[in-house]
Amino acid sequence: MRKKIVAGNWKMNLDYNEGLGVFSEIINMVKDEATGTQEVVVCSPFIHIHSLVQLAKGYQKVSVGAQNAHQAESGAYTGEISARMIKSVGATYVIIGHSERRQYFGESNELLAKKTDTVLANDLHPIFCIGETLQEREANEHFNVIKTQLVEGVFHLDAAQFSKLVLAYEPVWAIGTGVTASSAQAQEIHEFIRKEIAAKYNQEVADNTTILYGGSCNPKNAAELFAQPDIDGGLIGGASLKSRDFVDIIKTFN
Ligand code: 3PY
Repeated sequence: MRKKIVAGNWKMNLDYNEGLGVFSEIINMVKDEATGTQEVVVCSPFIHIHSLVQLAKGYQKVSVGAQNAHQAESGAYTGEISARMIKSVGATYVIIGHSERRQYFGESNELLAKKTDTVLANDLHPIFCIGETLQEREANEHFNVIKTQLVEGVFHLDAAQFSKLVLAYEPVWAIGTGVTASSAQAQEIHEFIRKEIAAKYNQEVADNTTILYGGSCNPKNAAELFAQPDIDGGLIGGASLKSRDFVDIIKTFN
């Protein structure tokens, strides 16, 4: 059956020493505890990844990820980081298509499809983000938007490649706003996503796909969100910067 994952997205926060400190605290708090979360992932800035991977050695449950990767394998792209580089320092996940990348860096579904291919070709797991804006929800376009993001972003993959992917539903109106989708709103979309996966591939692939909820998820609302049948964990922004809050979310699966 599908994996339950709690993943932190640190975004552009925490300098190197702060990051190592928060990560060490997280490891110390989760290492000896049997929680229902099968995998804890921290997606840090690139600078931190190598050291976090070293700290995580020996803790099977804890993995490290990046927040972006370039679509090309290598080349003259000043300032960019490739999937191969990310792989070479021991990360296992890469967030692709976070709404902040779509919004501030103009990343289209077409570009994100290429990034997904490159990440998979380097034996990394994409955490592929989808979600509608407030205007799209108010115009009752949210199901269409989500479907288009799936079709154009990841449905070109064959079933074997698709099974390496984690999806994250992040309504844009709930990101960094303190507003969370209600558990019913989130479940409705997660169920829709799973049905679309079943229609494209088959029921087994759909049942095995981990779909995370993201968007102002915190220790207070995580339990209700994670109790929904199609929500398999969270992609956590602000609350992942504080080890206590992040671990409280991880323990929600108990
Ligand atoms: C948030 O919780 O705000 C996020 O963007 C998580 O990725």
